[in-house]
Amino acid sequence: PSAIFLKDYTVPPFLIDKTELTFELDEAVTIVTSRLHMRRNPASGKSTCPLVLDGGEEVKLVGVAMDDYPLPPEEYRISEDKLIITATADEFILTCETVIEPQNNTRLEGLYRSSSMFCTQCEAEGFRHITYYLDRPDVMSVFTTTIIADEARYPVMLSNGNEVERGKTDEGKTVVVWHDPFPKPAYLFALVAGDLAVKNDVFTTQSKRDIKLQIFTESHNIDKVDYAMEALKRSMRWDEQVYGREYDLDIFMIVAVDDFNMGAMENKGLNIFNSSCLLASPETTTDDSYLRVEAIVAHEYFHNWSGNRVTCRDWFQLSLKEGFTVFRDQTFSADMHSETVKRVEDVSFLKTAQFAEDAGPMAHPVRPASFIEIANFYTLTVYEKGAEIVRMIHTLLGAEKFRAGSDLYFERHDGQAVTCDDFLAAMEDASGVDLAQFKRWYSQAGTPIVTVTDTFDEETGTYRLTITQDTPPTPAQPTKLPLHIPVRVGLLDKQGQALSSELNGTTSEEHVLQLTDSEQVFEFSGLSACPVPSLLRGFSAPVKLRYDYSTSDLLLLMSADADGFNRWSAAQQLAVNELSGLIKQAIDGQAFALDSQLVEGFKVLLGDSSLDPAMVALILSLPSQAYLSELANPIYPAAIKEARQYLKTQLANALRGDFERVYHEHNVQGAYQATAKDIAHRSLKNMALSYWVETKEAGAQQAVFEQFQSSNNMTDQFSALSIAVTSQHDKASEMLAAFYDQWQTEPLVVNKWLMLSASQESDHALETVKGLMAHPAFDLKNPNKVRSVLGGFGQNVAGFHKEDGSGYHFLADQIILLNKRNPQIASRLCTPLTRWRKLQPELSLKMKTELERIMSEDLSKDVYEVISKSLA
Ligand code: B3K
Ligand code: ZN
Repeated sequence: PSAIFLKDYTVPPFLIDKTELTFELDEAVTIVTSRLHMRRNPASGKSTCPLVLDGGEEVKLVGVAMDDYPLPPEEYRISEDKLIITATADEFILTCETVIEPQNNTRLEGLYRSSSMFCTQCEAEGFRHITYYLDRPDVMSVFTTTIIADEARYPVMLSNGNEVERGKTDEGKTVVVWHDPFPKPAYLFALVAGDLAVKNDVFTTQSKRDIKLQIFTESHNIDKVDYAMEALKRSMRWDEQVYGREYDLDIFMIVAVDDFNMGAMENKGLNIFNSSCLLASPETTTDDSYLRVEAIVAHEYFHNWSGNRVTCRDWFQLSLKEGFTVFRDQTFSADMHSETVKRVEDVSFLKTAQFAEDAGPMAHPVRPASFIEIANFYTLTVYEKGAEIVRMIHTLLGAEKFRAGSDLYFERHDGQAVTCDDFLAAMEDASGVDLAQFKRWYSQAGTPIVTVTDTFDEETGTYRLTITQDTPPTPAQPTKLPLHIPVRVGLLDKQGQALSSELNGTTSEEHVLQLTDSEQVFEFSGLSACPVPSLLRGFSAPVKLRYDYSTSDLLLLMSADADGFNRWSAAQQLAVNELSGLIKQAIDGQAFALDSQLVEGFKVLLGDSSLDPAMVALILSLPSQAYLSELANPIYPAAIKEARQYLKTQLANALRGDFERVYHEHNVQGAYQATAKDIAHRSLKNMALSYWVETKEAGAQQAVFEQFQSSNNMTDQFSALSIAVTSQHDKASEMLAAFYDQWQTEPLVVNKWLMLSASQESDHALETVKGLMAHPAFDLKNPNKVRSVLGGFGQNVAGFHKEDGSGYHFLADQIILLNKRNPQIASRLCTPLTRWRKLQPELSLKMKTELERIMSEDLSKDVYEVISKSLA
């Protein structure tokens, strides 16, 4: 397999003004007929080149015709998935008849079957698995889709746009025609057919148009879509109010499917969702999943403008739509709930997972310069770091100018396929802010390290910050240039009061420093004593901040900073400092010695009832195994686990009374509601329980068991179960078995059970996982189940990182097994193995051996790219 490069981009030599598709759906074979209204692209300057259409190896060509004349065999050929037609007129209609077998499509790209329905996934390059086409996002076409199927089995037949015709064939099959007036690339095409239940609603837009809203599921799930429907209406309203974006078609549909490689897909007017990201009910869905449903419904809806009306010129520009849309959904969720809590969660995720990606062999710029398989670039870098870039633009421009930039972007590029540079140009033109240097964020990979030192001049009352920036080398980018980094800063006195200071003629309690050089000095005047700096408030840039805070400074920031995010950040740093010492002691085989200041800090926190319980819970949640691994080099997984466990137990024993009290104080009564307030209480209650149980007191053990048995909602029940499993509760196994019995008919709950069971730490964890994969609840064809079991196992330190390498060997076996069946899923499973260079020496070698073993197989492009880059 070879790479393709952004620098080689050329405009398409042909355009397709209209696309007419006919699907004759059937269990045995599906016949797809396309009529493509094509013409040579005047902008390409190529007036004689052949027409090259993209296809897939499973697409069988039955016939091809030009302006209704069948082409003789010498005028076309098929070469490596491409259909090449040698001579064409400047304008013509190309007709292709192809045959596919959706029921045998295990890749879940293109047209495939999930349960008893037909559905599609075409982004990024799935459409070519349906029929021959110019499968690239800068070819935009008006689609008309005819679906022919047996109405008894497929009463619901959907595609993009509006239903315009319905009738019967001579054989009695039903014919439905859909027309989408908005030109779109093939990746936004969708088709669904099945025996589905529907929930209807209406949304009245700001210009008073009534939009028909429909959510379709298999009939047994239709009682679980109310929350998604409400979330959809909130999203539609929010996009009008915050971005001035109104919905354009008269109908908006969402369909839930069980077998789906990703979370969801923003097909024009017909979103398709992984059922795990759409269905919700109090008894079966946790708070986290409720919030996820809301965020993803919003995300896909927001794509209607940021992605569909204005799309990407090529796949290197993926972050144009994804970074912007993630930023939009993050802000939406913050507005619906708590801004600070949302920011902490997002940053925590970024610093754990995206920073790890940036430090590994797959590191790439937000706008990659090359790829072998685009499916591998739906990454945390493109999505989450891409969103941070948009957030920084928002910080640099301010809310008003940012909105003006967004308005200009949509107005200027409506109906076009454009680039990240076009987005920046609109932001610059509307605001007058120069983003020339800022642009490097799109092309330079790696996480910048920002180091801060300070001095105070008593005589002049001047406080100086010296700030340096440095981005470490990443694959293909050995040296880096300085970036334009916004650093939000506030200053506090030693009592925690906010201090006003003057910087460059502006007096304020907060400043945004514009970092543009590799080293810069900032002078704050008007101070009477040396302040404590609150740096990078709100995580104003995706960087690693280094400043030598004393423990007392961190305690002060944690209890008094005006920026809620930095209060959490200070607490996190305190815990990281504590844990770093403990991890080192564990590696060196020394006895653990704990500093008591964290205990004191937590005690104050637990006693302060004025705080948002959600924030208290976040502060109490110790840095995760994954985050500590990201910080470590080399990584000693068992030492990290041991140190975390020791700290948790020590805190539990020192503050046992506080945890027990807080547990009882935050017990939410009454019917379940997924509101910020109730979610906050539940999160603190369950966090307190997770500590209290570490004391091994009978009362705590009993509380866990009772909560498991008597909760009226999945959040509390599943928290109790997880706590039982992680704390090795006497009844953990009994509870796991009871949980399965209770929920075996609810696949989404069973997936949670699979995940938790696979993560249960023990010496025989691998046998447990093998047992799960042989369990009737498991299904290798279903990505959610594969992710649950293998994802759970990946977090199982004792099992996955077992010294003999058996955990790595097992994961490699599964990757090899899925490599051809479902390349996208197989490739994602490789992620833990890409970290091999950072692991402690003995484990590192064992992991490398498995990578080499995978490399010796006949690999899909997806897996080949990740494994070969990991070994390079
Ligand atoms: N745009 C889709 C991603 C589809 C990826 C397929 N490999 C989901 C989203 O970001 O909204
Ligand atoms: Zn998206």
